[in-house]
Amino acid sequence: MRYLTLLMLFCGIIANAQITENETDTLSTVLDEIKVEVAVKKKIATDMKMAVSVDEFLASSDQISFIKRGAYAWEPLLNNMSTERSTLTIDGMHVFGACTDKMDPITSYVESNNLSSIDIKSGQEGSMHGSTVAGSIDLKRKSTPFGLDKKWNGAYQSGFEFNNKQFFNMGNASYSGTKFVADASISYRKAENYSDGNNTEVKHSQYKKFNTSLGMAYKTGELSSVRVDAIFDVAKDVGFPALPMDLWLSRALITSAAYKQLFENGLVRVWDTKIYFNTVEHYMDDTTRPENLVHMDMPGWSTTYGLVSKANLQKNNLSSEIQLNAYTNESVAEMRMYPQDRSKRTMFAYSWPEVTTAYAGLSINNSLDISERSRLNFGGSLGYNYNHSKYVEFNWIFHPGAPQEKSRILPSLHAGYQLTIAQFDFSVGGGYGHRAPSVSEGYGYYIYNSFDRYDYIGNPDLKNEISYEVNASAGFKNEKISIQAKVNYFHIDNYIIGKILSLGSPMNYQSVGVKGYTSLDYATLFNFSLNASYQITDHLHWKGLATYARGMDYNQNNLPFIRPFSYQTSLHYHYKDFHFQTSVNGDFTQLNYSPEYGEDETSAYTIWNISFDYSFYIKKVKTTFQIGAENLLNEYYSTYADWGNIPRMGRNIFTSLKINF
Ligand SMILES: [Cu+2]
Repeated sequence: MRYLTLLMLFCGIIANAQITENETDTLSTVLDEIKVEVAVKKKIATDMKMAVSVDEFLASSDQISFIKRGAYAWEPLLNNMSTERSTLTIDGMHVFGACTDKMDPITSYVESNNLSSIDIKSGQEGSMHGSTVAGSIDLKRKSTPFGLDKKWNGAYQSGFEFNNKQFFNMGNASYSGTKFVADASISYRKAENYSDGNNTEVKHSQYKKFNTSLGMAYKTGELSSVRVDAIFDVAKDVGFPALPMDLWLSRALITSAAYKQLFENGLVRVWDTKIYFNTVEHYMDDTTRPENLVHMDMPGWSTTYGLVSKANLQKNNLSSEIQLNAYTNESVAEMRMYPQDRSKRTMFAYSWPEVTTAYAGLSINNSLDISERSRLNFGGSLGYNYNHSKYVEFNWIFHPGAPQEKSRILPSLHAGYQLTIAQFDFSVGGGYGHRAPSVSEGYGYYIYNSFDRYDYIGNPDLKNEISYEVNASAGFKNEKISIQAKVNYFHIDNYIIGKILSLGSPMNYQSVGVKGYTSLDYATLFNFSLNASYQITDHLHWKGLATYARGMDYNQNNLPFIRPFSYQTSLHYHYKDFHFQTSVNGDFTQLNYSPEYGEDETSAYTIWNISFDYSFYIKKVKTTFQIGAENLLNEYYSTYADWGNIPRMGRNIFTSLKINF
């Protein structure tokens, strides 16, 4: 029987499996893990919209905010910290964007129809995939279990959004045999410029995105399987209204091959090893902007090879997960300047002088069940980070004699205690961890930041950023009401940020000076969130969310991109196959802004959204139709994190159709 359960577990249909008490004991490691995953697994859809982009989905998390440079490829901020401070992975694989201006966070290389869930971990709890300060965001791809009763599954989605004339078509299908499974997806989105709340067209905000993925797994034995996966993504003609240039073409190929072995008994229960390769190319284009008299081509390339191997262990009431991460990345970005006539090139430079980053680290997470009501989680990681700059002469211009190679040891530790008393639950925890500077922070050369209008220079000798963190949560839950409060506080030594350099002159005629990445003595960050929900009647459900954050440097100056007090409240009503939802969200005035980093005070705003959907069946095929409006009152606004205060989209009526077969 246990054997059978393991098989079913292997097949991943544990959510539906019937498990008796005894078996739960012996299998609790793996089961717990999967149960947790099932519990947190949300559909890639928000309360308001069933066909969302990955960005829109992430935005529904209380831990994520965004820097927006336009309508496409928003930069996710975790715990109000920029992407350098978090680990972003796709199924544990490291992928690095190829744009010096952050036009391509790796969330832009997937599509909602090839993901099953997004796993967000805060602070050092996220150190499983490598060293971090803010935490980790892991994008989990769809992976169909073996031997489902229903062999073929799939969905087709199409829709139109009126504000920017966005038209999308997305299809995905999966096959589940006893020995072979496959998942495939394809999607295409095309949008024109959007209009703001004053009905003014925001120029250069169009985009086109094509994405396709294929995954296949074959069962090599009763308890083992091999799997290969690939994602191919192309974005073309993407406008970035907040930047002085657009994206002509961006392409990514993300591939992996994995071997998974389950064990019936013994200490090790699951062992999963994957090798991967991904390559990203990125070509910007500023010839679309007539105001540019001098043009600059700024192509970038990023290539990564890696290995991730993980084992799940179980002994009595202790379960552990051990993961080995190793990767090597090469990032190159060029800058070629020329007047209107392309043949007369006047300047060439490497903005990323072919920088290699190699990382190897071992991480462990343990979960010890102290009693039925309490649990201790603890773990850590130890990483080795190596950098090499091929064209080090570019780094020597501002940092003469800086070493061409640099090695760093990156330790991390964390612990947390969870307690459940009746309908209440509490947790407290702490963490400590280092991170290495990013390629731009360490080796960037004249990377123009259009937000504060400075050219940024990296410093190869920057110290590790060191984070000390405490966190706590308290919650209450019964059949009708749930409420949860979460806080965390980070004290970050050697906080890396750009400071004005007295030497050096700007290269770009738009820039006002040169900033060098420097370590501040320290900075502090505080995040608070309150989540509540109430089942008013069987058909009526209310949800609310409020967040507050504060970030300051050692001189009590404000840090940039810290979200002001924000709120969201929604009502959801359903009757038979009809659903109606409405939500109101907004930010308060940004009082704690940072003029030093190009911020000004951003006013408060409130947005009202509604949507309505209806599901019907034709034979066994479920079809859902949705219509809704975002920013119904057509408010003109921009948020604290809109690059250059570009206005957000005005009223947007959206429609979509989804067919599940
Ligand atoms: Cu770019």
